[in-house]
Amino acid sequence: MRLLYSALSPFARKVRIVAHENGFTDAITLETVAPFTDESLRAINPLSQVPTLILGDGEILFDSSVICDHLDAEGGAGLIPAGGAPRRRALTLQALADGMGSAAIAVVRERMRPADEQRPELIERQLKAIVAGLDLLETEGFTPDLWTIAQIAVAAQLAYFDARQVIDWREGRPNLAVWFEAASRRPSMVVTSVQLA
Ligand SMILES: N[C@@H](CCC(=O)N[C@@H](CS)C(=O)NCC(=O)O)C(=O)O
Repeated sequence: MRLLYSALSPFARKVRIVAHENGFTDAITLETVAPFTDESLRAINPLSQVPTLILGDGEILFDSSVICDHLDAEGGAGLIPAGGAPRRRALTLQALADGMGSAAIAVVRERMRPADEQRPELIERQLKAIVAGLDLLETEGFTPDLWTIAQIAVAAQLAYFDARQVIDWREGRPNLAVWFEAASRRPSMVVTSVQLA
């Protein structure tokens, strides 16, 4: 399998964690792509987004939730609860984390624009979604022993917030901060972390 990714993408990080947890690290070749500038990606993914997974027979999978679903089904790690309320909650929290990630990327890209061209109202709206999401996660009761697609998606996004200095998310959220500290020591988190120069 070939995973088209970018090193800092939180969505690609989520996929790489799930791949590692399912024992697929050696079965996946990582290929760096710049999704905003490399139009060759669009030929296989019309959205031109990473992560995009190319299976051995050439089948193309995107987006990250679909790729994670496939890897977990094939690998059997059981990161996506099988049914009922646990499954609904895990998938809802994954959607929340992914949405917060999309908001964060919008903030980062807006902040890259010249100061006088930035749209404060756009940044403010995206940050509102991130803050509200963080407040929900603070009361979600995550514990170090629970590691499903929900916690993986959240950990990937929190690491991205740190890497891109999106928001001081630890302020006023001691539960989330303590949980993330422990989650960051998991082998799948360590192996997939990127050190910025
Ligand atoms: N919903 C998608 C989001 C992926 C995404 O936004 N990836 C970003 C990089 S972190 C990207 O490729 N953006 C390029 C673009 O949207 O044009 C997923 O979960 O895979």
